[in-house]
Amino acid sequence: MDPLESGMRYSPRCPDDWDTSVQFLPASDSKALEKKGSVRKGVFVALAVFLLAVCVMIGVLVWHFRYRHATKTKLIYSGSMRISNQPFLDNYENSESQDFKDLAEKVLQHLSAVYSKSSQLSPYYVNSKVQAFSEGDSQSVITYYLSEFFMPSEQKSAMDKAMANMTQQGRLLRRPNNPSFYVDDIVSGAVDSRMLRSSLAVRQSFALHCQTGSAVTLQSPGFPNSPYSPNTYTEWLLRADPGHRVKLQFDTFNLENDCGKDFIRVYDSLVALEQKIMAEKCGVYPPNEPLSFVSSGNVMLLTLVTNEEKNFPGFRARVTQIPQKIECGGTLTGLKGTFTSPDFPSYYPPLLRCVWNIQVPTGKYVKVQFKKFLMSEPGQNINVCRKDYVQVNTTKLCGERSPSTVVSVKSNKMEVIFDSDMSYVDRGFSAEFQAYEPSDPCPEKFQCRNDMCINPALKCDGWNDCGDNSDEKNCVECGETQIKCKNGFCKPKFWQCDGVDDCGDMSDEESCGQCKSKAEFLCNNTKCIPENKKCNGYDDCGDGSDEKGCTRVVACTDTSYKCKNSQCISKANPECDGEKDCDDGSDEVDCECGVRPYKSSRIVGGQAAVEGEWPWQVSLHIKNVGHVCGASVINNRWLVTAAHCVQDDKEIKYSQPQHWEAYLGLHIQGKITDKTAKRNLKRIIPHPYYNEYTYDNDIALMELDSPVTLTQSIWPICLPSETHEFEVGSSVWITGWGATREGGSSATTLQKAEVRIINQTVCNQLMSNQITSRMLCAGVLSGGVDACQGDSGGPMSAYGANRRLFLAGVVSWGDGCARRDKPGIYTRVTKFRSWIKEKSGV
Ligand code: 4AZ
Repeated sequence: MDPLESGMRYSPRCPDDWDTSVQFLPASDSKALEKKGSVRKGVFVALAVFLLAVCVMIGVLVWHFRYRHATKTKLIYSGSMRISNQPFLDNYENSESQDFKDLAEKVLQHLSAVYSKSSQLSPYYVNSKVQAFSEGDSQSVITYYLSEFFMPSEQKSAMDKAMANMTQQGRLLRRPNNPSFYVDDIVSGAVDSRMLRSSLAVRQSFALHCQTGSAVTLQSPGFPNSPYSPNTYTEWLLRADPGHRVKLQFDTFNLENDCGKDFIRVYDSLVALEQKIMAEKCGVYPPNEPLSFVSSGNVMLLTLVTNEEKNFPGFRARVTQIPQKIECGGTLTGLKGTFTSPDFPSYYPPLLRCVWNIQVPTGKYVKVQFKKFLMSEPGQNINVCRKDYVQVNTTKLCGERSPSTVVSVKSNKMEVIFDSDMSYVDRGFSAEFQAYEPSDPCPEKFQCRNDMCINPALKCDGWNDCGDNSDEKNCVECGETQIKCKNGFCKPKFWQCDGVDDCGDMSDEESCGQCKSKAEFLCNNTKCIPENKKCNGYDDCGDGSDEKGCTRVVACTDTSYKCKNSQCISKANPECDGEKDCDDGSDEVDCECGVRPYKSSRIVGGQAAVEGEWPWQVSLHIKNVGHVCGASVINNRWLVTAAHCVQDDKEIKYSQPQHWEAYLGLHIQGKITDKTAKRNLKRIIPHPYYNEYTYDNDIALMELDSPVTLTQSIWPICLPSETHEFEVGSSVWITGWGATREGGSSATTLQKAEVRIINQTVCNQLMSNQITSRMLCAGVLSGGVDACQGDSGGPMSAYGANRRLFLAGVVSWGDGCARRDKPGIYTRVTKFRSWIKEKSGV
C-alpha cells in the first residue's frame, strides 16, 4: 500500500514530442501532373522518410542519454515546518475535520509552489500529504508532511542535495503569492527505504493523546496472544498537552534480533523524519532493563516495521505525559557527590542541555569519575563529539566509555555540560565527583595514568586494574606467583603456557615444552592451544603448525563454502575474514561490505552458539512476558537456576511456578522447532539461605510438570562432586540470551563466551569484599567479555575428564557487565551438591 495513499499517479511522459504522421494531398489533374506529380511524390516521400528518420534518431538519442538506464523509483521525503501567525485549533488533531483539511490544503499549495520553482525537483514531484499538525511556540502550528517523487534512481543523490539546498536556503519558507502564510524551522529528508518496502502489505496508523495522571497502553498488533504479523508498517502518533513531554515506556519488548528485518523507531516528531530519529531498536529487552524514551516537545512517533519472516511476540508500552521542565544541572558542593544525566538509566530526551557547577572547598582540586557512560549515536566521531556529548571544562566525552573514565582539574571548580542534539538518544551517564589534595591526588592509593586511584597492592599484580595498563608498566620485580614477561609486565604464573598471549608479546607462551592439560595441543613453537582450535582455519599457534596437515579442501556439502574455482573448504564463514582460504583467493574479493553502524558484540563479547552445542541450556520465560532467566537441565525432570530469578517483585510473583514456562532445546528465541520442548513448572525450590542483599547461596531448583525426553538437543550437564576443583586460570564457557552490552538488548540467538576462573582473593579485592565461599568469579579482567542481565540462572560449563562438561557455576551477579576488573560472579555449584541431591534426588 502506498504511504501517501495518493490517488494521483505518475503517467510516464514521452521524452520529446514529435509527429510521426505524414499526410499526402490528393492530386487535382492526375494526367497532366502524372509525371511531374510522380517526381514530386517521390521527393515528398523521401523528405517524409528523412524527417521520420531524423525524429526517430533524436528520440533514440534522447532516450539513450537520458532514460536508458533509468529505472524509476518512488522516493518519499518527510518534513516538518512551522507555520507562524497561526493559532492551534483543537480540530487540527482530527484529520477528518474541516479545519484540518483547510490548513492542509494551504500547506499542500505551498509545497507544490516551492517544488515547482526547482528545476531539480519539479519534473519528479508527484504529490504531498499532510500527516499531522501540532502546537508550535507563540501562536504557531507545526505541520508534518510527506512528499512523493518519482524519478530515475540515479537522480536520488542529486535530489537529496536539491532538497537539502532548498531547506537551507529557505526557499521552502514563504509562499510567494501568499504573504500571510509564513513558514520556518523546516526539516526535511528522505524516508528510510525499509519503511517503504513494496512488500509492506498492511499499513496502520493510530493516534493517542495522553492525559495527566493516566497512562495509555499501546501494543504491537496481536500482542500478547499472537506474534505480530509479517510485512506490516504500524505507526502510533503520540501527543501530550502543550507544556508537556511524551514519555514512552516499554514493559515488554521482544522483536527479531536483526534490525534490518523487524524494528521499531522512535521519532521526536509526528512524521518519520530521519533528522529527528531518537532510536531504532530490535531484539529483546528484559523487564529489568527499562526501554523508555522522552520527547523534546509534546509529540512523538513510534513506528514498527516487520518483514516476511520470523514473527516475534512484539511489545507493550505505556504512554504518559510529564511536565516539559526537566530538572537537571545545578550547583554541587561538598567533598564528594553523585549526579546523572536526566532520567538515567532510561534514555535522555533530545535537545537538552544541562550544566552542573561543581565546587569543592578552596585549596582542593576536583575530579569526576563516570561510572557509566553511554552516549553513542550513529555517525558520531568520538574524537570530536559533534553530536551528544558531555563536556568537563574543556574535555569533551561521547560514545561508550569504560567506568575508569576520570577527568580531573587543577582547580576547586569544575563545569560539567551535558548536551543532546535533535537526533538519537542513549542512556547517558552516572558520575561521582570528589575533592582531592593537590599534593596527593590518590591518598594511600596508586594513581593510574588516567587519574583513577587503585589499591596499591594491585600494582604489578598482572591484572590491568587501571584500565589503561599503567599499573602493570615499569614493574621492576614480579611477585612469587608471577612470571616476568619480556616486555616487563608481570602476569600470574598459571597463565604461562596456557595458549593465550597474556603478556602481549607471546613471551608467556614460549619454551613451554609440553602442555599442562590433555585438552591442549602443543604447537611447534612450544605454545599450547586448546585442542579444539586445531584445524579451525586460524593460525592460533602463530607458526601455522595447528593448521598443518588439515584437510581444508573438502567434498562440497550444503554447509561448506564454495570457491569460485569450484573447490569447497571446510572453514566456516571464510568470506572476507582477511585470510585467503581459497586457492584462487575468491573468498577475499568484493569485500567492501558489512561495516555496520552499530556495535555487534554478543552475550557481551561472546559469539552465537552452534545449535545444539549447549543442550542443557534452558530459557525461562514468564508467561506473556518472555525470556527472563537461564537455567540448566540436570536430568529429565529437574533444572538448576539462580534463586534471585525466583524472587517476587511488586508486579510479578516470580516464586510461583504457574507464571513460568521453561524452553528446553531452544536456540533462537521465538523459534520453536521440533527440537524444542516447552514445559510448565511443578515446583520451585529456592535455596533456604539465599540472601537477597548479598546474593549469597544464589541457587534454586525447578521441577518440570512432566519429564522431557532426552535428545541430542536436550541433555543434562554433569554435576560436580563437592571436591571437584575448577582450576584458577582455566577456561570455562558461559551461555545465555542475556543483554549484549550493559544496559543493552538481549540476544535472540543463544550466545556463548569463554572466560577464565579468577583467583578468589583477587576477586574479593576487586569486588569490595563481597565474595563469599559460595561464589566463584570468572571473566576477562581487561573487560569486554561477560555474562549480563538475562543470563542469570544459566550455566557456567567447565571441561572435566573425557571432555565432559560440568556445571561449575550458575550466573548470579556482577558490577555491571564486561567492565574492566569486574569479573562476573557465579554460584559455586560444588558447595550445593548435597543440597541438590537431597531436594531433587539427582
Ligand atoms: C543480571 O543482572 C546480571 N556481569 C547477571 C550477570 C552479571 C551482571 C548482571 C555479570 O542478571
